[in-house]
Order: sequence, then structure tokens, then C-alpha cells
Amino acid sequence: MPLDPKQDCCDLQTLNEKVRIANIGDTLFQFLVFEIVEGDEGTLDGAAFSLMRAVRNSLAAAGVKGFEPVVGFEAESMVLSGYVPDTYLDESCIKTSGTGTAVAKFSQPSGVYDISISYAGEKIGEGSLALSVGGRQKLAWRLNEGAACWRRKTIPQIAIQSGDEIQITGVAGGSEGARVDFIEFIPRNLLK
Ligand SMILES: [Ca+2]
Repeated sequence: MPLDPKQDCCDLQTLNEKVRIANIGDTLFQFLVFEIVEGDEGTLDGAAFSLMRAVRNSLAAAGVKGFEPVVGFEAESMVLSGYVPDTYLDESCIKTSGTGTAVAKFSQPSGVYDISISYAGEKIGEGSLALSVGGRQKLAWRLNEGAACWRRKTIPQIAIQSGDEIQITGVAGGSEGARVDFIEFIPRNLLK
């Protein structure tokens, strides 16, 4: 499929244009686009990310083979401290103006998961984000994308115990709010 994730997927309008050219169902095409860029650190408009989750959940609910429902937390549904609910690029999310934490308890089966965090890149300012599992930091990164866009950061192969605390820590940088939309858990090797 002739698609450049950087050029074509940074905003929904561009993506929709591609959909029209391809002349196939909008949601299906966008779902495919999402799947293509997911392995990388994809960039999509926030609304597209929500849509993809909805499409995937619907396909799974309909019993379509190969589609599992999305497992994860909406950031705005986590226990927030220093973070407040916000909307950015059409997506319900959280933002901080200083340092914020978002915490939730992992209630899925113990096992190995890829953890994928949808967070916002912004044009101005440079904040940072960190993720910890069961009190141990797994990754910290700076938000230096230089473009207003939702992005995904995937941390592969993380062992998580059922009951572990999942915590996002965000530090604002200038006007940038270290915004987070969703944390997804992709099962890789469930412990029996
Ligand atoms: Ca969200």
C-alpha cells in the first residue's frame, strides 16, 4: 500500500484523502494503516486512534478471527495526581502543568506484554514521560517531536504480574503538558 506514515498519517484529513483515493471503507482502511504503523512508533491523529480501538473491539466482539479486543487503560480513567483531564487533537486525554502521575492496577493475567503508550507530541516545549510497572521504571523519554501529533511509544516484552501498579509520570516542559491518551497491553507470552 503506497503510504508514508510520516507524510500521510500525521493528521486525519490527509489520511481521509488517502482513503478516498483507495476507494475502500474508511474504518477498514484506517485500521490497516494503523496496523502498518503500529510496529513502528506511529503517528496518527487522536480521533483515528480512538476509532482504531473501537473498530478492533467491534471486530473482536463480532467474533472475527485474528482480532482481540484492546486491553488497556484510558489515561483519563486512571487515578490522577497532578494530571487533569483534557482534550487534545480530538482525543480525551490527561495533561499536567508541572509533574503528574496516573496510576492503575493491572488486572489482566500475569505474563509478558508489549506496552504501548499513546502520547502527544507538541510543537513547542519539551516535557518528558516515564512508565513504571510494579514500582520499577521501564522507560523514560523526552517529548521532542516538534510536531502536534499523537504518537505511540511501544516498550516490548515487559513481565507484568496481575495486581502490579502501572504508573505514568509526566513532566511538563514549557507549554507542553506531557499528554497521554491510552496505555495498551499486547499479550506476548502469557504465563500458565
Ligand atoms: Ca483517552
